[in-house]
Amino acid sequence: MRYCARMPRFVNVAAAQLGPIARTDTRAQVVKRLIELLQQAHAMGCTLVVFPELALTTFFPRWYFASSNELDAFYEREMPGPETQPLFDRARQLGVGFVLGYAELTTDDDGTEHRFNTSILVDQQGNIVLRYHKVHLPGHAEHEPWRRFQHLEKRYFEPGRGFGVARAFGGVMGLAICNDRRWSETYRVMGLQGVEMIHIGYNTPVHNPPAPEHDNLSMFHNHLVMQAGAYQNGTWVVGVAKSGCEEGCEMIGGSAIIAPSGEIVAACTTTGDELAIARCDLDLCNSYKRSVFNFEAHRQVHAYGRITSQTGATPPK
Ligand code: CDT
Repeated sequence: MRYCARMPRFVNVAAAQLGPIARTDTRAQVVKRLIELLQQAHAMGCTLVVFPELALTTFFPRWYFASSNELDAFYEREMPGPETQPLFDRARQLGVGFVLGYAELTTDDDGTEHRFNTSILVDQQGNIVLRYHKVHLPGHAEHEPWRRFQHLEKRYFEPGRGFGVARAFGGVMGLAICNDRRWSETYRVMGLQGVEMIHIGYNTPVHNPPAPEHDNLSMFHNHLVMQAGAYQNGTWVVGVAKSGCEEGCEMIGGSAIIAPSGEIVAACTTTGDELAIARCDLDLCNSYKRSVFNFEAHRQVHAYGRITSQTGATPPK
């Protein structure tokens, strides 16, 4: 009998949590911090470094900007651009890939502008292999001065159109951003494409003005949704925060690397710049995908019609 050894599919991943970014911090200052974390991760054997949502600036949707000049300064028109090129260059030199969240501004040939809350996956050769536009934009579209701080993502971004995945780092990689992690649809749409590792950057204030009664559950909810999403789809999840007190707004940390079992295998303990590192075996996904969450064998799509035909809940009369 011939024995066929399989090549292990390990990905050494770093969740590169960021502490606060001040409104006055320049891109150059922030990129320096990102490169520092990237180098530390490389020194510890990582080949993939995951940065948070909107990792190049402060979380600007917390302010209402009447002037678009002020607002436009937070968006990137090219990636890499002159200020982010050093990150791409250093990562390529080290042979390290990364995930980066940023605000993206594009212009169509007819002059129409589009603004997205974007995340990209960059391979070890410096190529962008997956680009994702945030689908679930939380908050509100109009100025609401009663709030302690604004959450104007619905004003400053348009929603993305779907969840794609890419073959990279020896497996099937997916991207989502912050509020997406609270929605089971996010994980399942990628689960249906065989995703094996989902990267999710976030900026989550401890205080949620419309529901302050949830404030002391914010870390519990953070881990609850990512652990459930990982287990129910047999995938790794890497959740990475921008955290700490940013411009007077307290944001949760809790960056974590979660196995397909739903267990947290590495986590940050501070609310500053910090790495959480894990050697992730992509083949740990297999037993979940082949047994309890064997979609082909067990899903019952005839019963799921409402998921795509209906948005709000309609309780019985
Ligand atoms: N950035 C982002 O999406 N933040 C939202 C805040 C919503 S308050 C519960 C989040 O889901 O974390």
